[in-house]
Amino acid sequence: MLCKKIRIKRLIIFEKQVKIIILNTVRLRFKDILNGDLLMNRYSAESIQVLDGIDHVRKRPSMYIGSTGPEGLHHLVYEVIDNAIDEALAGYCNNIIVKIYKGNEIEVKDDGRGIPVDIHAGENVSAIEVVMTKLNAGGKFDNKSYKISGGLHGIGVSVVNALSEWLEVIVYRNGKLYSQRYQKGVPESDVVVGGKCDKTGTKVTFKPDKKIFKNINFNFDTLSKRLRELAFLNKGINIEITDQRNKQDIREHKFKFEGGIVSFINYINQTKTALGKKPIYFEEKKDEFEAEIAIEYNVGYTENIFPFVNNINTVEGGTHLIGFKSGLTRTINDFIKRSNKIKSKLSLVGDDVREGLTAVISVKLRNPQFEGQTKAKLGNSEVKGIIESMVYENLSDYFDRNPIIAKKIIEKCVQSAKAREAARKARELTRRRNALENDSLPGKLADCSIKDPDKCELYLVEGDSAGGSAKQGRDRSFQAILPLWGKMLNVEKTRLDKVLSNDKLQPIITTLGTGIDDTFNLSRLRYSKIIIMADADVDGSHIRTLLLTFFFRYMRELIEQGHIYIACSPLYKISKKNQVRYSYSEEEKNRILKKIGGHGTTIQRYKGLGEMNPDQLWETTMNPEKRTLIQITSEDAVEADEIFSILMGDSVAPRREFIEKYAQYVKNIDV
Ligand code: 28G
Repeated sequence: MLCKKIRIKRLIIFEKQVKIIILNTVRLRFKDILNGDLLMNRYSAESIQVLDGIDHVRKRPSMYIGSTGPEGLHHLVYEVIDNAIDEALAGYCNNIIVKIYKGNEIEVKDDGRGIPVDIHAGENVSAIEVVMTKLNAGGKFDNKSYKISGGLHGIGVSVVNALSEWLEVIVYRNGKLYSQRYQKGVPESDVVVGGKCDKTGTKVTFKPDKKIFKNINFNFDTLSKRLRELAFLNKGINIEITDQRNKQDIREHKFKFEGGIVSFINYINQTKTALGKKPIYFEEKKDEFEAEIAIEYNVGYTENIFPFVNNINTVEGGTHLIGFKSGLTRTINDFIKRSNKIKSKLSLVGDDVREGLTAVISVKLRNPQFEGQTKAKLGNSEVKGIIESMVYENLSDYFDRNPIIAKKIIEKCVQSAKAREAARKARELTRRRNALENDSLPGKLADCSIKDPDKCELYLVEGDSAGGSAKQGRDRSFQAILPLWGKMLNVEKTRLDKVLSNDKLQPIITTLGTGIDDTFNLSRLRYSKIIIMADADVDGSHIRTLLLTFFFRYMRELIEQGHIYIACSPLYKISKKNQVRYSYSEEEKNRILKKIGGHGTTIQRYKGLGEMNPDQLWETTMNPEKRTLIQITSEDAVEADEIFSILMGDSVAPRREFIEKYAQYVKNIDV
């Protein structure tokens, strides 16, 4: 009787297994079945679900980790670390140590309680195996429900396991050591109980599967940056990362911030001149909900708000951000009304109270609803009101207790309202002027004949003679030239009204056609490539940086959508007999000389674009078939802002430091 029953079960399982074997996922299990492991009831309905799950993860990895490119690859590490962070948030773990080994094997170790090892009721396997193999989606052993850290994909470590060539977990618990190894997510055996130990914790080591990822090379800086962010967002946790792949060049970073997001603000604002002595901070904890806010105003004009939910940077904003913004506006307008010292006829709007504001908002809640295009927007409606009143109460209280700094902040906000009024008038003036002239495009623009933006390019050329050569050398059907003249403005130190009336920037704004700042509209862009062409020297570099800063601050979408490019012009012309070659770097020059020999060769060094005749400029820098363009992108707002602030901001020391540190890199960009 018993035998018969099992046979039927086996048949069903056999089908499932065959399917998996065809996909080359689990050879091992097939053998196990033949070995009669089935009789020991290792394969319950649950474990078939597990295998089906793994199967699906490996077939459609992007559904779980977003992509199989570098982002998805690094996501594996974040997922494992998130579990350790959760253990820290539960109050049991202080240290998280990450190591990158040769072959891009990653080890993450924490000193928490260790994953429970007891046999999971109803599953007949150790809790370790459940955590490491069972998918999150639905079901009664929903690994997700206890998770705080993470969320964008919130996939769980079983997905990491399924996408790894192998993974090993070691748990230190009950004075013993428990371990289990997996191949492509499938256990090699049951949990093995090993020798004695006196600590507790969890260690996970894995190697991403080359069959899944195009490239399994981890970027130390990418990982380190995320770990630093996590250390800011979770105060007091010690997080370390070591890169041991190259024995000659072992890199190590350690992060621990007792100040949490206050330290984060200090870090972001390190190059800026703050209005107060230290950031304003407040927090609120209620049952399963926690919110922390840190803010600081600086003398600049840019708004920098970083909202996080469960340690995820919610770049699309959401209810926490909306609550913060309305709370801030209400607090400041209210304070002005209550105050008898500050008088303002203008009612302040949101933009006024956020000029020069740096803020970090970090909320942690149990059931975050992530919405939006990239699932990076908080949807939970209850959060808006909570944050709004939290800001109102705490900030009003802060202003009352710190009247001097309060006055400074409020005066800055009133000042910005006045500037907004001035900008509005300036814009009106521009609009009226444009309406009066038939041809509102700048006179110096040599436009192209094709009108389809997708096919058109705009060269922004510094220098009159280079501008002339570019106009003659171009393909006028699709290449437009705008020579730049006038004094360039450092937008990092100015407000919108000045930007709008600046004689160097204004022609650019009208030529592009998109409008600027809050009236920016990408669909009106007249050229799909905007190419900055300036000399390969210090002045050229300055112009490039100033233009990029301008685009970043006022037309950020252009950068985000990859419309901005830098043209690379050659440094040397190398001629021998009738042959002419161009080299774009010192290195290339040496290589060419080695190849063709130095005999009878003339080398001309270009000091600027102006030295090239139109044909040469076309040949080397503008001909789409031969030229090199550097596309400017900005993936990380914190980092991009940091770089622009350092390069353009108030403090000199960090700028020098940065340039020295990245001299190599900066040189490469400039060549
Ligand atoms: C080193 C790399 C990543 C982890 C723990 C600790 C516990 C745990 C992890 O429990 C199962 C499901 C919900 C409770 C919890 C230990 C409670 C008591 C834990 C990690 C059991 C998961 N003792 N540390 N999981 N929960 N570290 N580090 O993954 O009901 S995962």
